[in-house]
Amino acid sequence: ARIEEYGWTGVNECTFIAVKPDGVQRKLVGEIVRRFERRGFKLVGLKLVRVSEDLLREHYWDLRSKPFFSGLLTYMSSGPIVAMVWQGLDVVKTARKMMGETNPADSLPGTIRGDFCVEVGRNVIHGSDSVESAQKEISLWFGHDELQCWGPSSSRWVYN
Ligand code: IDP
Ligand code: MG
Repeated sequence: ARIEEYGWTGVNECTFIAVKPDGVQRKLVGEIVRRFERRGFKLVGLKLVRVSEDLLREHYWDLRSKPFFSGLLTYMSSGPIVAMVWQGLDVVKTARKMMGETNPADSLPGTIRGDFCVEVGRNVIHGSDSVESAQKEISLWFGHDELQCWGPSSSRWVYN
């Protein structure tokens, strides 16, 4: 089945997660994937991509008037990114908790940003901030044929 047939609510909620260029360079991909897998979420899309500033401008459109906007586009286009879609109950909100705060200095130890980075301009991971943003971001970064719906045999051990 294609992902849109599964809907976007309950255990089928999806979020867009990206390991930013600094996270890839610092070899944090495995660690980050591991945390989402072990939490119980399901990977439905994953690719290593180098994206254009045009895509990034659309992705970060809400921040276009910020002073750091052009630096953000340069940072995000400076190397490959690991783009992912993760699925599960409350995955949007939970992923944000797992990531920590936007500024790593405000992120608690135990969160991804709280464990692996120090500066807001190099904060290693992106995660959608709402279900609505997730839908927009997933359709911006992934084609339908790049997303997989699959039923892991472990789901009855994660959900009751
Ligand atoms: P988020 O990534 O936690 O959702 P946003 O406010 O959406 O945070 O900002 C998007 C990204 O822009 C941040 O993750 C960070 O990489 C960058 N950014 C945000 N604020 C600053 C800043 O004050 N200086 C430099 N970069 C920033
Ligand atoms: Mg954001």
